[in-house]
Amino acid sequence: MSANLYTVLRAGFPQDREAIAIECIRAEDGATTRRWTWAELDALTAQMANLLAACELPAGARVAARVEKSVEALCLYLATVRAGYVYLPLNTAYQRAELEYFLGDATPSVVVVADAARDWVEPLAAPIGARVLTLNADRTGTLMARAETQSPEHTPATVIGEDLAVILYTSGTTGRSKGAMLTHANIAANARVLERYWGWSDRDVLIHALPIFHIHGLFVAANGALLAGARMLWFDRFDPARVIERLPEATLFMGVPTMYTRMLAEPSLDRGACRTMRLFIAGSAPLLPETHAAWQARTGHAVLERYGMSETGMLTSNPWQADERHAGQSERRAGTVGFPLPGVELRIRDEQGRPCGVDEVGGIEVRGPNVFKGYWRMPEKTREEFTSDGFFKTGDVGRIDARGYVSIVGRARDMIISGGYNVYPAEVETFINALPGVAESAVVGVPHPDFGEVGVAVVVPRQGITIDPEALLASLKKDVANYKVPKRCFVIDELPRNTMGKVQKNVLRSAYQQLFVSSSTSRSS
Ligand code: MLC
Ligand code: AMP
Repeated sequence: MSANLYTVLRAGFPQDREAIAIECIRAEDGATTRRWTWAELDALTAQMANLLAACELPAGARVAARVEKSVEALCLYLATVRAGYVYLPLNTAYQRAELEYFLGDATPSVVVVADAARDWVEPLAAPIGARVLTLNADRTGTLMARAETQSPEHTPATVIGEDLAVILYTSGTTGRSKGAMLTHANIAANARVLERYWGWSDRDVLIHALPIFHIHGLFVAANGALLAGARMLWFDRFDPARVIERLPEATLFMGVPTMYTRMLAEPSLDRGACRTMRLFIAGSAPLLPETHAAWQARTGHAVLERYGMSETGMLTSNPWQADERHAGQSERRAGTVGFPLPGVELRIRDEQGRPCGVDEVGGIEVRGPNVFKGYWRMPEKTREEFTSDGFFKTGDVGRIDARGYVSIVGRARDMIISGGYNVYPAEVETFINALPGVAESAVVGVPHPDFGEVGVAVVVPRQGITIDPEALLASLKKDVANYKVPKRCFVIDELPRNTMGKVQKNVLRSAYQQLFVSSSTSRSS
């Protein structure tokens, strides 16, 4: 069988290509705006792949996309891998400075943006010789206009499994984002494992309400449904009440913990609404045991929590049904991320590299066919992050209990997970420090009832300067993605430092620990 990821996914499409593959739902009013058959999906993907082929891009060319969620955007991803090029999804929240970095680093040959962004993206694309195509949320733009003139037939490009399919940028602890290089084989291997472990079938109907510029929405959810030939109820954005309205037509839902807490706040969420549901899956951030318990009490369903990352795809999962590898255990245990997935080797080692015993806490290291090829144009960084025997150091800290369940207890990196998005304080501090009047700053994560965790900025002004915290946050919003902007800013005279001169972030963290939550709901993650 061909190694092209698109061929692998298409092999899972149902025989009846006139069946509905995707029903698009507008979150604003819950209306169905369009239905796509499997044949239409395949045809548009072919047209876009033919368009890319007609552009005569160099081998391994990158196609970057910073576009709103749409089925057309999903087709652009599929078309890029079908044509043998490398897809580079970018969050629409990214602003100029972020985009300038990604385009300069990845040097894509094609950049797809909405017409509204064209004016400021073209000057960033010109120096790297990238052509700019447009795709708007309403299907208009040069990409669709040109694709529609192409043939709806296309033979997927011949690739080997080791060829790159996607680059996913993950923020860096030192401010420089790293592009995780994922191959056709990496992505296909993970999709196949999840298909079996979660019991996907063409009878499934997935509510897809996640963004598609990250691994959760693009691979775990969308690839999963495509490979299984399962229908998707495709929300243009997440809205808790609208999603609950559609649960009685669905069997599967995937979301970040914020989505679960927001749905729990809706009185319409009850057992009746979940009567057709087979499985609720959560990930990207820790699901609080209280949320797990509240969900089970209200709906009768134990949420299945899993763990993964851009570099590796999914690594562990609570069981969907009895796991024979683990004495037939089937319990979905709150506060854990379950067992290593079949084919994933996962070990925990202490700082000296010694294996940890049961319940001992250490760094999580992984190896398997799903683990990425390395960081784009960063061979040194890649070498640092792998052990000599080929395990990737995830940067997550965890333990494994006597029953084999893995728990994440912390992170070796200074990182905040806010509503499922990763925010690196070092990156945000760099932007704050560049603002006029700022001498230095520190960003720390504190618990938040909606987003799980959010950033708080502590800023020291230059001598004789007065800083207005609100104005500072407003100007920061022009530079960085909105979810990275700290929710509060405090101006102080001096940052607390230890005798080595290092900023004591733990002191700041405890000072602001209860800014958004009462002590009873506060947690440390
Ligand atoms: C939105 N806002 C956030 C935020 N999302 N602030 C902090 N953290 C977040 N995650 C802020 C915006 O800045 C804005 O502020 C205001 O909320 C409204 O913005 P919005 O876009 O309308 O928000 P909303 O639609 O409510 O989005 C919330 C959300 C979204 C939870 C639906 O954040 C989301 O889709 N999260 C999922 C992220 C995801 O897919 N992660 C997977 C990564 S892959 P203002 O001030 O401008 O009004 C991964 C690996 C793995 O981690 O294991 O899966
Ligand atoms: P990303 O780099 O955006 O892919 O984010 C990956 C990170 O999200 C992981 O390294 C973990 O720190 C975190 N993560 C993902 N799933 C979970 C989970 N279920 N519980 C805790 N952290 C998680």
